[in-house]
Amino acid sequence: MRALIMLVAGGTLLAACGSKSDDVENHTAAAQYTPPTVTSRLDFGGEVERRFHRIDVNRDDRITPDELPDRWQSLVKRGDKDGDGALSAEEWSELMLSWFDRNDLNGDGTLTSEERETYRERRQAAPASQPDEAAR
Ligand SMILES: [Ca+2]
Ligand SMILES: [Ca+2]
Repeated sequence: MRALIMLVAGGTLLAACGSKSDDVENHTAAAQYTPPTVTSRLDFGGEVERRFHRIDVNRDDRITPDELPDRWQSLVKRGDKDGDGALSAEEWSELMLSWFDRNDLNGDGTLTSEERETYRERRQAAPASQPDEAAR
């Protein structure tokens, strides 16, 4: 089962990478990570790490704004804790896992597509109360 989830997650990630079309439903960068199934926090963390290295095109272990698509630019500002203008692997993971935890509404360490949907609806209902808007 776990292998299957990994497989699905990997496939979704590949699909997300292959397609440049703007998915208007996915407002956050991290939304691209999650398959329409159940994702464990552990699996998600693994994906986050792989994604970091994929985005870090020049392999300097930092994600700089020029390595991100335009609509993800605000991620750098939001996650750059040490203010060096880039995201370290640590800063990136923190950012992505905090997104995961916000979506994991019942806090059981797994994320269902239902929780993601609920989270998205809540954000759209009260955008002002959500300072974590990422890539609008
Ligand atoms: Ca880089
Ligand atoms: Ca930084």
